[in-house]
Amino acid sequence: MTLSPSPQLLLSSLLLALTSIAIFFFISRRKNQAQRNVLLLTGPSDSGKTAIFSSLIHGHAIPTNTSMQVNSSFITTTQVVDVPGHPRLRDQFKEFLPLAKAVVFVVDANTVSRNAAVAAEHLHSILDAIMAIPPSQPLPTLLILAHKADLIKASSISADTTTLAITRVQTILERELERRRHSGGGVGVESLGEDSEKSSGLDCHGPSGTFKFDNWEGGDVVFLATSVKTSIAPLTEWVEENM
Ligand SMILES: Nc1nc2c(ncn2[C@@H]2O[C@H](COP(=O)(O)OP(=O)(O)OP(=O)(O)O)[C@@H](O)[C@H]2O)c(=O)[nH]1
Ligand SMILES: *[C@@H]1O[C@H](CO)[C@@H](O)[C@H](O)[C@H]1NC(C)=O
Ligand SMILES: *[C@@H]1O[C@H](CO)[C@@H](O)[C@H](O)[C@H]1NC(C)=O
Ligand SMILES: [Mg+2]
Repeated sequence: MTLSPSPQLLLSSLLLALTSIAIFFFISRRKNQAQRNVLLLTGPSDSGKTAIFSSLIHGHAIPTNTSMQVNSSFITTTQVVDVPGHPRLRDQFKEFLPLAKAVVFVVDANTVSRNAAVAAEHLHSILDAIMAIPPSQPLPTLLILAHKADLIKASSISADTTTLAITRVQTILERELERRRHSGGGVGVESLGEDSEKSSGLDCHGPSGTFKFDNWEGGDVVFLATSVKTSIAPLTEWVEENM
């Protein structure tokens, strides 16, 4: 004996499914607008994201290997999300961007000159994604961490390691992003078709004409120097004051 469903049953199932979908989107939309409580950790592989993640969650860094999946946990109401730097996985940051209060881009301040091209390519895709956020939504703050500051050797008596780490990371990234701006990048192609105007993600205002984070049009950029060996206080203080 076969039970063939009646048209009424099919119709009511369909209605139920559609209602569920509508409710789901309603709730997730509200969530996007109401609580942007995500601190999104991004950046190249080996820069120290998972070390920072466990320092924030457990109060100390635990031994890590390169991450192969996104991990997330809460400090009070802030959800910290650790996105692997692996090229095949790093784009998963986009899933969390609508909920992000801050996008943290972690850079190893000691190896940044060697890894400048990779770091800038990665950062460029994040700048593109932030610039693509609809104007109706608030922009996340971009926190660029000059990380592993404990390994920086202050060569001159006047400079402290914090300033040195930040200056180094900022200068190198700005130079490399400026280079990408001129070469036309390879990033941002996915935005074609939406409208024909391709957003570079690197748009700046101001007279200089070169890429400067201070003049970037995608929102606030804050530089902090951190280390899990000495102190991540600059980051935790920012979170306490802003989230
Ligand atoms: N000296 C020093 N080493 C650090 C610091 N933070 C992280 N490290 C080391 O850097 C290495 C990489 O750290 P991870 O946190 O695993 O790097 P990651 O950014 O999560 O890398 P992926 O998961 O591959 O994206 C580890 O050996 C850490 O012990 C720091 O502040 N100072
Ligand atoms: C990292 O990988 C090595 C070699 O595969 C392994 O011996 C070690 O236990 C791993 N460490 C962690 C923390 O997963
Ligand atoms: C994810 O984070 C939690 C909290 O720090 C930790 O206990 C767990 O081992 C992590 N999982 C993975 C797969 O790294
Ligand atoms: Mg990791």
